[in-house]
Amino acid sequence: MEGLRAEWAVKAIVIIMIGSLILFCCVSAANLTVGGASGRDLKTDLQTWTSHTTFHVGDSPVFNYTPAHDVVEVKEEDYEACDIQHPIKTHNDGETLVPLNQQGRRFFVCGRQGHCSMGLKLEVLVLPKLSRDGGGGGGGGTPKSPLTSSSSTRPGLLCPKAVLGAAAFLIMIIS
Ligand SMILES: [Cu+2]
Repeated sequence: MEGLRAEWAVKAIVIIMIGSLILFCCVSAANLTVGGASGRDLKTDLQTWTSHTTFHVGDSPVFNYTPAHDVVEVKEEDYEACDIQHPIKTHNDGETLVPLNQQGRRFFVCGRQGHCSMGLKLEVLVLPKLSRDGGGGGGGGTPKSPLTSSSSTRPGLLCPKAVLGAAAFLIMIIS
């Protein structure tokens, strides 16, 4: 009897820990899927794609794309010209997470023939780090930039891998 109880206590603690981990993961940094839930495709969201997006240091835009596409980070002049002869970095794994570690502007295009000129290109403006300590405390703090709302955390896009892993782990320990 005692043993059974202890076992449940451990399970409860683990569940709480995982729960807070997921929560932390979701609010601490925004991993925003570029192009929205539909991902990145020529047929979908072309309009949203040809755009300028605002992020903050610590955010990580996620590019989801089919093998018909890739993601090439380029310099500004190459971005304007859709020139991928001098890539900074090329990604083609279908799900590319790009951590934004410093302020500034970064430029991404699709490297496949004609796609960039058709609009698969994205300029990312990286703003200073946001303090997302979203808890207790109460008011005050530094005033947030008016741009904040445009790229603030979106619960719908929370780190799917973490959630999936946690769910699998939960099932494992509960059963
Ligand atoms: Cu493409």
